[in-house]
Amino acid sequence: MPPKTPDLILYTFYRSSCAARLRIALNLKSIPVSNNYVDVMKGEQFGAEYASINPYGTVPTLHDTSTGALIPQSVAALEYLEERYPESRPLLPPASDFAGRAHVRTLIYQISSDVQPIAGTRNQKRIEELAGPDAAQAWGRQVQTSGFAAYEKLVKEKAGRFSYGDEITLADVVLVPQIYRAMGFGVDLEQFPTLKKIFENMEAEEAVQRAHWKRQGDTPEEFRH
Ligand SMILES: N[C@@H](CCC(=O)N[C@@H](CS)C(=O)NCC(=O)O)C(=O)O
Repeated sequence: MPPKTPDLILYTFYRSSCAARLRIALNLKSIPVSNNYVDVMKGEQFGAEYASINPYGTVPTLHDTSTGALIPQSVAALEYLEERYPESRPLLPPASDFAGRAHVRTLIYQISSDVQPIAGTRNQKRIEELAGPDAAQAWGRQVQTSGFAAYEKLVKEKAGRFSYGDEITLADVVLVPQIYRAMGFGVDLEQFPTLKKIFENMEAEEAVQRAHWKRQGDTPEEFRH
């Protein structure tokens, strides 16, 4: 059973798509967590205190006070939860399904390695400085559109209600927050019918709704709903 008082501390920011991955997974697994808010807009991720736990200055970081694990990468933290709480709802296919697990991990990395960092806030800011806001916006839209086009092809044959069959996996957990971000760049999901269906099925889940960036403890009043 998951602990009653949170052993886990999540360093998070309401707008972070990487932190949202953890929020969704923790909700799906019903694992309690304490939130420590890091205001990325104010640059708090670069403060000395946070730098000692996350040297690259990004959110999220997951700290398990019961084991001492301090995990400053979201995908490593997602995998940690799978292993640390094997009795909670699994979000990877069973270990016997080698091909399925490799497929789900491929989908995770398609977003977490090939899309999110390239269209992430830090790079967007730099492109804006170098080439202006229109170029930065076009870059973000193009990266996310081509990344989703690849995901659509990768996922098509094995998708059911979700990216891999009819059970939610970490691939869906990583995909959803990236779709929220891509929408902000005007990416049209109609081009990607499989992704759109997966997204709608995920959005119907209460665990996903609670993890939405508009419903977090640090979400500013004007964005809340
Ligand atoms: N590979 C890292 C990426 C984390 C990341 O880029 N986080 C973003 C928010 S989604 C961030 O903290 N951006 C602020 C910055 O780069 O200064 C992970 O998966 O945890």
